[in-house]
Amino acid sequence: MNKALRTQSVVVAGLGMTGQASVRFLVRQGAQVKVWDSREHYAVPESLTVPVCLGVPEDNYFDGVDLLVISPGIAPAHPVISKAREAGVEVIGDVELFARFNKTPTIGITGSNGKTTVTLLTTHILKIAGFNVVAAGNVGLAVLDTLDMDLDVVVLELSSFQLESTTTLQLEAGCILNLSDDHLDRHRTMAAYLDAKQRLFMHCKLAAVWRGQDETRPTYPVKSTIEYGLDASDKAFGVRDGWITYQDEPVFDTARSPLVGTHNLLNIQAALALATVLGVNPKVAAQAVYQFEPAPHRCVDVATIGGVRFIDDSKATNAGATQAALQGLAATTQGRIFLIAGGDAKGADLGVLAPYIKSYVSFVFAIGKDAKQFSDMTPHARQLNSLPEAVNTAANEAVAGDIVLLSPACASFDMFDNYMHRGKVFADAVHKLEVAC
Ligand code: UMA
Ligand code: ADP
Repeated sequence: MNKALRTQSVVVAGLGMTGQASVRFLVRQGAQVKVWDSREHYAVPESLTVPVCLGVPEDNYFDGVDLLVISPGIAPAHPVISKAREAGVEVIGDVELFARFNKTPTIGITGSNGKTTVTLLTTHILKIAGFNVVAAGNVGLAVLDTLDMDLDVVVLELSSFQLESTTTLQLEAGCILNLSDDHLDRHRTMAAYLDAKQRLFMHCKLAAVWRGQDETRPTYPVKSTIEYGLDASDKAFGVRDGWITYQDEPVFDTARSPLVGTHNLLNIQAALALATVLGVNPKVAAQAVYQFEPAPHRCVDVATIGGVRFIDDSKATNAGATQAALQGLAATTQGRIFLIAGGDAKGADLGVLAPYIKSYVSFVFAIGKDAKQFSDMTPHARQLNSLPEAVNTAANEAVAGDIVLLSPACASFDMFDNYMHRGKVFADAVHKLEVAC
């Protein structure tokens, strides 16, 4: 981008969180801004002072436009976006726009699962270590909203949708936590999804690297790497005798972890590694982890009724997350696991879960658009019409010591507003059982 924004005509695509933050930023920069959203009916916020086009734009809509800032939920292949590109308009995402103006040292976190947990945990550690820091990006605060904050560091959770349209983001440190099938309805192939994730490392000084999955290693050149894994390695972070170690010295007692499951040990190591890059002593960082409060809907206990534990893992929106929940819980329980799963699989084949369901799950109560994938996978599955019905049916089967786990492996949008809504419907159904007891 050669011209200053104040001389540019810019279209913002999407009127959600990203779009509104983009408008605020661009207007502050003096750009001439208009907004397009494909929804035909939308109550445009009164605070929005720029022209808005809803539905299908006129043929000449992109005439004279220099730049289009696309929201992550809009596919770059959308016909309207393609039309802009054909008209010679530069198309970028809000993270790319942020990258072109950002001066604050930045940490970037991506991966199929654990992004929010690691982003919040890294931010928590840095805060306790005295940094003026915020978490932004996919975690909920639009990246452009951080540009007028006075910060020492910004920690970004970056989705493949955001990375796909980003080319110049400079990072002090970055990490691809793990990679498994997700968002294939958007990226079409696993190769395209992995390419989008790897863009994190395009201009990244240091990569925190999980020794357990080669695909998470940077394919772009980085200055150095810091490794972690669940083995007893003397390389940076390892695990030995129930402790996370740094250069073979015990730093974090896993028995005191506020986060359950082995996948969360990896998340803790990633956060420790990223904080270490900013000069935080690993022992000091580890102390901060003990005080971390886990985010809701990620393997959290809702209630124990008659000895049956009801666990909300509504944020498990892909098979990788459900696999981690099953492995983590099976390792810590003697009882049976009743799994409530299903929803919109986003084009994924959930068959990868079959061996884990066979090993760890007594019965699956399947709901939603792709419920049939579960009944095709195992004879120990039944399709039900609603989440409350699944909770009640599972509760009837379970006895003291068992677990009823909501870990859908699917997106929620076919039946709920979002994963939070799905988690709330689950919790409400569980609390009704509590009252009935
Ligand atoms: N829209 C269109 N045409 C389309 C699709 C969407 O016009 O084809 C419009 C919608 O009508 C709506 C707007 O775009 O007005 C919504 O934009 P958006 O879907 O990009 O959502 P935002 O509100 O801008 O939120 C986005 C992220 N959402 C997505 O990537 C889908 C939020 O991540 C993020 O917190 C926020 O920016 C701030 O950075 C949410 C998410 O679901 C949590 N992320 C996905 C995930 O975690 O799996 C990637
Ligand atoms: P994201 O932001 O990538 O969606 P979250 O931290 O919100 O990640 O967690 C989403 C889901 O993934 C939850 O069900 C959580 O239990 C699970 N999860 C968290 N960390 C990991 C990990 N390292 N590997 C696999 N699953 C994980």
